[in-house]
Amino acid sequence: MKLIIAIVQDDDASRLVSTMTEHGFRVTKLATTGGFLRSGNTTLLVGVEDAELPKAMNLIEKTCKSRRTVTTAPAPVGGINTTYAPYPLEVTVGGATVFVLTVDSFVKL
Ligand code: 2BA
Repeated sequence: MKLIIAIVQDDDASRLVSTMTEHGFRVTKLATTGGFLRSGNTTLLVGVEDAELPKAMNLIEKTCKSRRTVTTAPAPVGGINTTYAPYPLEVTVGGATVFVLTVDSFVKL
């Protein structure tokens, strides 16, 4: 068995949960925050049998889109008395960041 940890954008999360459950996968949805942008994203936990892993990965890939977003990053300005001022930085986020872990044991008590 595998545990998929998929970090996706909030805009894709609801559709992905619906699609995964319609295809028989069990999903846990967590509200999370990206360390770089400091903005909300969604992390899904999906336990799957090994044979179902390609199907689950395919659904994630088809549902999650990459998007460009602008954030601000501090940049040094000035000479001797250097200070830091925010400047716009464009980054591409997603489609999905996916970790696949092998599950040692799966028990429902
Ligand atoms: P964030 O950390 O908020 O990162 C959002 C996007 O900002 C990233 O998109 C990437 O394009 C950019 N970015 C992140 N760190 C950067 C840096 N040091 N310099 C320049 N640009 C940077 P994604 O790579 O698609 O990541 C989306 C979200 O997935 C991340 O949100 C984070 O929550 C998670 N993530 C990505 N890689 C991870 C990893 N190795 N471990 C844990 N979480 C990860």
